[in-house]
Amino acid sequence: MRRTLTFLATAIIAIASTVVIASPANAHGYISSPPSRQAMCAQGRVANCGDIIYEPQSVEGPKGLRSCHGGVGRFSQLSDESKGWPATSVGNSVTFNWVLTARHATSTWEYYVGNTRIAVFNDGGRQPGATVSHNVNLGGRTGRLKVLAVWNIADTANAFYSCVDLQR
Ligand SMILES: [Cu+2]
Repeated sequence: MRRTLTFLATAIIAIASTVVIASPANAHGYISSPPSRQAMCAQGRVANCGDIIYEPQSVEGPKGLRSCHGGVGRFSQLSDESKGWPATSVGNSVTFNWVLTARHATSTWEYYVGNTRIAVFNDGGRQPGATVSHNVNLGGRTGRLKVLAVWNIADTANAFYSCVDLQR
């Protein structure tokens, strides 16, 4: 009996610690509006997105990438330009809203169109709130635009990536 109890206790601890270790996978951030590609997938507005529908906040990869899926293989659909991503109509000035499920200390937030960085916000290592908004000027660009937003974490080598399709 005692041995059975010990086994059960060990099993429960093992299961509990797995849950604790697994939870950081749910704890990061993404752009909710205008809807990013991962938001479009999570909301069911784009079909056949794969795993990203369960964790739109988890597009985490090394800093310095310029890809919508942050180099994460199981999220590669986010970089598939043939998926017909809906583009949100905007003016020249756009407010991008992030939802952060973990408020990581932040170095910078960057916004790119192609290889041109159109905006950068420096948080100097501060911890952001649970939501963050940035007003970005599109610089008079018109037509269909793909904005890549990058959240650079201050105390790790990683960043979070979020692409937003716009029509201007
Ligand atoms: Cu995180």
